[in-house]
Amino acid sequence: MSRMHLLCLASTAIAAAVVATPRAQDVNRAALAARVKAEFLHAWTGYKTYASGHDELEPISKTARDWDPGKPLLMTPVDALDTMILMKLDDEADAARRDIVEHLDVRQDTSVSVFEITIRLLGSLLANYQLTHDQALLDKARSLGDALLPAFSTRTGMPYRFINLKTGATRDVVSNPAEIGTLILEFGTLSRLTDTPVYYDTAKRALSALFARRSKIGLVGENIDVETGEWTNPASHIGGAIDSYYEYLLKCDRLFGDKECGSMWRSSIAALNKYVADQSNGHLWYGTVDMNTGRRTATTFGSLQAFFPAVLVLGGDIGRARRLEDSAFSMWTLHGVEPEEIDYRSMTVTEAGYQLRPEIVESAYYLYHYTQDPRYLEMGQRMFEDLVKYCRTDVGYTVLRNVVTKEQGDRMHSFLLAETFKYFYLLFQPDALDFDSVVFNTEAHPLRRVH
Ligand code: DMJ
Repeated sequence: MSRMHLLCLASTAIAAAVVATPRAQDVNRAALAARVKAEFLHAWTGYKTYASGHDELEPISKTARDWDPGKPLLMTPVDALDTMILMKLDDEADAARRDIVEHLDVRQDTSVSVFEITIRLLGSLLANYQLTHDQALLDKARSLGDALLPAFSTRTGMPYRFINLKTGATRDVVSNPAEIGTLILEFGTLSRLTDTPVYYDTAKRALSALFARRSKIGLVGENIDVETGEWTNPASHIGGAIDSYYEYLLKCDRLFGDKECGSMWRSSIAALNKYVADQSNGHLWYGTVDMNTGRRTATTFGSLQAFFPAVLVLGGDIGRARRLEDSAFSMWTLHGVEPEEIDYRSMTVTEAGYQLRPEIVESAYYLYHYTQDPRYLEMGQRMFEDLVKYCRTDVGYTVLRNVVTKEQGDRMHSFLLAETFKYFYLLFQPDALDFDSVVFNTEAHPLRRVH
């Protein structure tokens, strides 16, 4: 063996040791899927024991949390139900479904975020109706859809951010593309299943109104007044407050065959790749620019932006999807768990928390589906081991306040059970669901394409 060859082998071994990412032959998919299921059950049992009837578990103090104190909307069971069904946890799923049907009050006197309630509750009720055919879930979805509709009564057709489910009172006139543009999959599915066009038409009008206000170079900003239609913040990126708007443009075409959405997606992705995409140290990133000039204003990227490789590969751009997932994974391995945000020029942490987010796992799942490259299984195993190592508690899973020190916080978000565990499970056990027959909403609730 030549000296050069030995050196190469040595440096490969060092790199592998530093990153400690398992090799493809070491990934036992069936065993990993079983572990993911067991960990999901651990988190669910903690919720049932300490927070049953409430929105979320606080797993350090072992207490319950409601988004609006005393007015629970059962966020965790509703978000977790289809994951239980996919994992074939039949007894738990039956009990959770009965609990939701009996106790979820979607008309109570509480002011809710139109976006959060749509992606978590409406998305789940519809997906679970399609999985179980329980008419009570569709009835609740319809009642919720009706309660949300008055939010769209604005001069532009774009909805207020908050609405009271009982009184219909709206608030927060300044919204953002994610909260305006991430409604069409759920409202459209409700229209389909009830044969009532108003839901689809209302959400589509809002989406089109937003798209029509893009800048001359084809970008949207971070905040917009839904009455005047004026932008109040021109920062353009693919992170929080904008992210899933782009996801839904593409998925609206995929789920409903809506060619206008497809065309809005194509013009948007061209602008994103021209102005927002960035290169640093040989890696692909998407940073922040001014929506009107395209001038770069920040070089930050974070755990929320890691949804984008999934959208890129779904849109057919495998090359950029692979490169961006590599970048996101380099953000994960920087400190053993991804932080909320880094500066990708200096590779330093700018927001140190980890909220149990699913996006990077979701992208690994999509990339594995499309490429069958074992690299994504290896990434998945590494991320799952890290999640267990740093975020597991005796009664569930919790957020990290700081990925550098690994200091834990006290919150188990419902999307851990809706998304993070589901995408890990599907990555290791892809035959649990026929990928091409569904479109996942942004909270990982699978909506059926066949109708
Ligand atoms: C989830 O509620 C959804 O994935 C949303 O699109 C973004 N934020 C969380 C997960 O990080």
